[in-house]
Amino acid sequence: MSNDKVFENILVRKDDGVGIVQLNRPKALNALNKETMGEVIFALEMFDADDEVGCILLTGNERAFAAGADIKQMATATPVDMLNNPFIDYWDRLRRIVKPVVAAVSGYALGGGCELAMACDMIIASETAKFGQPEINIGVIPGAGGTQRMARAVGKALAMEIVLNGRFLSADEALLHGLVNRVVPAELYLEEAIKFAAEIAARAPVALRLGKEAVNAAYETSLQAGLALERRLFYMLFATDDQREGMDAFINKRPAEWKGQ
Ligand code: DAK
Repeated sequence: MSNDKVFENILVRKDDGVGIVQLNRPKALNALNKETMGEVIFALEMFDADDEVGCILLTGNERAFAAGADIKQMATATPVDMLNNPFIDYWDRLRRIVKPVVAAVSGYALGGGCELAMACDMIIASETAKFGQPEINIGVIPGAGGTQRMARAVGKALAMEIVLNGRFLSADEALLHGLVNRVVPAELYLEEAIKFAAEIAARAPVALRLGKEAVNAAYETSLQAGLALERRLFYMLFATDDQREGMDAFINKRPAEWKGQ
């Protein structure tokens, strides 16, 4: 996959082992039209395959992470248009990214924007962040996981209010209800999120990948099946050089040097 691709709706860069994907349609509050989503997925997959990247960060700008799918592009769609739209495939591919993905959210994360943040593994929120699923105001409901992920994150009662009455959650409410990992000062949100992602990026790559797989399985399986999966993944790590390295480094009181092998 080429790293020379020219993007029109996003900016990409690497910093300290973190692959950064920044939505860049500020005039439309980063509304996710299909071109933008296509570029986001391309960039995520590009960083997923890049050995220099240990963790991926997805962000927007100060005013908006993303204000949703592009309503202007969706307004006249038929069900068949929606079915044939590559947009759906993009959301499925997002779930197949194996490296940890952190969302850094400032301002609006609404509709598809909130769903995009929730599809990431962790969320760092600026004090200004506002999370919501206001699709009810335009006569529809969330279509990219909002009803499911919001209910799992904040519980049924609040999820119902968010989906049925378009209620927004402030950053502090999102923290209180477990939707985000931490709330940071507005002027530092990106810096703090990069620091957070860089710490993760510096960890043993195969263990990161399997740890993400195991936690995600908690949402898909019974406890018994999840515990069995966890045990198999745990055993598998004893076939890696990084397990030997990590334990030897601990015993010899030196920093570990991960190989991702
Ligand atoms: N789409 C298109 N343009 C948008 C937009 C959006 N979602 N949100 C904002 N914009 C545009 C506005 O039209 C305006 O453009 P101009 O009029 O200047 O050309 C510009 O961004 C600035 O917005 P405002 O003038 O409205 O700014 P305000 O500060 O007054 O208001 C706001 C900010 C965020 C409260 C407001 O813009 C707003 O309510 N936006 C819409 C939020 C919304 O309803 N979002 C949900 C959309 S539905 C699926 C995948 C995804 C989805 C569904 C299915 N599948 C895979 C099946 C997702 C659906 C959705 O997200």
